[in-house]
Amino acid sequence: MATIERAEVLICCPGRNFVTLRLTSSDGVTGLGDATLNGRELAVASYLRDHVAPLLIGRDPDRIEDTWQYLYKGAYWRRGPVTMTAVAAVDTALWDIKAKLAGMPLHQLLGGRSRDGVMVYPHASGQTVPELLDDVARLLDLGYQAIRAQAAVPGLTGSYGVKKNGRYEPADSARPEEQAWSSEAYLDFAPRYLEQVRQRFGFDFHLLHDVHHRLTPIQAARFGRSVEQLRLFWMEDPTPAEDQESFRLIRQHTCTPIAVGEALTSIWEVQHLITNRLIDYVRCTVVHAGGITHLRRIFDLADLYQVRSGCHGASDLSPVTQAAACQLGLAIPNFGIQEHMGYPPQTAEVFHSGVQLKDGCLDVDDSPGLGVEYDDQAAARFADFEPKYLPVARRLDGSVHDW
Ligand code: EZ4
Ligand code: CO
Repeated sequence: MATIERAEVLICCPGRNFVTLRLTSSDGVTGLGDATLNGRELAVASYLRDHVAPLLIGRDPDRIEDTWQYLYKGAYWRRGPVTMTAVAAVDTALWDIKAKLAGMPLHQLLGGRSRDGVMVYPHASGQTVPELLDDVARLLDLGYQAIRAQAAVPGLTGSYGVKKNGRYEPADSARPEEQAWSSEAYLDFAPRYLEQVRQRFGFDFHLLHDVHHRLTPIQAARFGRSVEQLRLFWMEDPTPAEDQESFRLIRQHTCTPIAVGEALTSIWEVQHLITNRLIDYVRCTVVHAGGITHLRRIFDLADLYQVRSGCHGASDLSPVTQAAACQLGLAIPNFGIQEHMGYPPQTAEVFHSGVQLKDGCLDVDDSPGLGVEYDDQAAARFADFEPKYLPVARRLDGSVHDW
């Protein structure tokens, strides 16, 4: 029997912070797992280094399901982003090892290809509507089949998802930036710029929009109804999802499709949404929802209810997650779409990935495993962790809102 001999927690900052788990088996095979939790990175690093790594040494790397159950049930303290990200990192690294030993890209072990590539959507954004429209034109020229559109609400500093100086990085300040938000102003403005996108570019591509948990259920219902004629691919996170039942009200009022799950970490947090048919796309992803093993379980449940996948794919999910999500997306029957935000240029110096983009779809090469190599020498050039936090949104009266 092979054993897990080494478990290393690797922290690097090639343009942004990433935490990576690398497991090495007694056969000398290595596996990678992403462990990045934006703004709370070191909590997961410690969970892995101090509490999980010592338990892994000597275990059989072949037993992926058993290790998942051991870490999830054995901790007694279940779920939550820190725990589930740590479990995900171990699970992903073990799948990487198994597929490397099999000499196959991971999707082969998951049942093989169901499709030629995974359709992605990049982000178009603008501080102004003309800037947004130019950005949509640029992305359509690049061959994307689906695009997310976000513009800054005039007069507010709190519009998530909008580029500053050519790039969007959600966590970009050493203390949380405090931003001003008005749902009323947003509700007045957003449907109008989305309409301008359709007016200028037509309906021959998928248009997506992220509401980023900013509305109440009744506001979200109104928003969804007001954009119905624009035929959005989805409205994302229309309201915070702690209260899964609140989506029923939105559902009763609009046929704009709904996507939820980027901040949810387990099947239990989407169970009610899925089994009550309250959403159309489930956005949980490998790194924050317990790895390949658990995410596949979520997608299998979703498939019974005609809910499709729509994995979160922001820049704070490392290229290891991107590759893992791509491998899973190639294999599952109910793939929907994959978010594709891209990375700062330095990131590719550390993570050498076989994931490629063609005609608006991602695909992997024939490398065994996930198809990602971690370059230690390059990582040494970006060794300093830089504390970075997501912003905080405040309503115009100064009270804290959902960011
Ligand atoms: O704000 O990943 O759809 N994508 C998003 C992201 C999230 C960040 C949080 O870390 O909403 O940009
Ligand atoms: Co989002």
